[in-house]
Parts: sequence; C-alpha cells; structure tokens
Amino acid sequence: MKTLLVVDVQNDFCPGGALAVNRGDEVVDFINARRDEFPLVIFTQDWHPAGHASFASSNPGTQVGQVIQLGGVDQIMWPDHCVQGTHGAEFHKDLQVRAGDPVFRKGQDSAIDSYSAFVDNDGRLETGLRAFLQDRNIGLLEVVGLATDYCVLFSVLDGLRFGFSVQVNPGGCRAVNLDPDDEERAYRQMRDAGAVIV
Ligand code: VGL
Ligand code: ZN
Repeated sequence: MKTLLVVDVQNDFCPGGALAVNRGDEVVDFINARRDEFPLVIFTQDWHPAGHASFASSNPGTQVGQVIQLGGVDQIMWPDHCVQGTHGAEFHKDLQVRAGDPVFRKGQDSAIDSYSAFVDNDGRLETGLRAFLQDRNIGLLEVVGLATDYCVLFSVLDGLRFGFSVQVNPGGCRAVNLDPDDEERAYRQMRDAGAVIV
C-alpha cells in the first residue's frame, strides 16, 4: 500500500508567506487532484515555538541566510516562520486535509531545527512517523510538498535510511533555491540515496 506524505504545505511557504517558496502554492491543486489515489494521506507541519533557534531574530547579530552552529550542526538562519498557532503555520486554505488524516508536527524543540518529517536535525528526537508507518506495515511512500531542497529532501533521505521505499513526485514539490542549483542538487541527492523520482 502506497502512502502519500505531504510535507509542510503551509501559508508561510507559499507566496506572501514569511519564507515563501517560488510558486509554492502550485502544489496544492496537484496534491488535491492525486490524493484519492492513496488509501492513506499523511501531512506534516513545520511547527515552531516563538523565538525558535532557527530564526535569525533569535540569534542577535545574524542575518537571514547566514549559517551558524547550533547543537553541533550547521543551521541556516531563517526568517520567523510557521510559529505555532499563527496564520503562517496553517495549511494552505485550499489544501484538502480531511478529518482522520494523520498530521505530524516537527521543529517543536525551540533549540534545534527539524527539516525531516522523521527526526530532528541532530538525529535524536523522532516525530513518531517512523513507528506510525511501521505499525501499519507501510513500506512505500510517495513524498510531495515544500520545500524540495529542505524538508522534502531530508524527509526522503531519512525515509530511505529507515528502510522505506520512497518515491518523490516533482509535480507536487517546489524548492526554496537559496542557490539556484539547490533544487537540482536535491533531486540528485535523493536519487543517489535510492529514491525514485516519478
Ligand atoms: C523548511 C526551512 C525552514 C521546509 C522548514 O519546510 O522546507 N525550510 N523550515
Ligand atoms: Zn522551519
């Protein structure tokens, strides 16, 4: 049984949002149109407490886009985004999230970022997604969402690392592209790690 994993299709990653992904809103119709092909659709939300350590505003003297060390790992400084309970953290209003669809929230530890839907960036705390999938004998994921070069990328790499078969559907993904080559590099990394780009 193939499960659709929809990563971070939230207002702040869409045009007009705090960390807007170019044409990020285009994934909404694509995902809505495909969701009925899947018996199970799982959503994630980037879900930061105010003052989260990944925000430039929480690290005086830093600028958005700068890389600092946080808990022993590289951390890009982001604008404040997806703060718990704010409009920016809500799903895009047209995204079909139905009653009963599981939602996993990540990035809730104020001290460490979490790009992956599975585990924090320092590899310690899991979101529960791995156990959820294993308990239901789900071995195959199709991943879509925002952004290709961060949360989609790391979710895919962790999914593979945890033994799942992972497909990525570019029609349902858009990239931040801090560097214009980031999207292409992300697809290459995912393919090299064993993902199938459909
Ligand atoms: C993301 C940057 C910071 C993402 C989340 O969802 O791709 N990117 N936080
Ligand atoms: Zn974030």
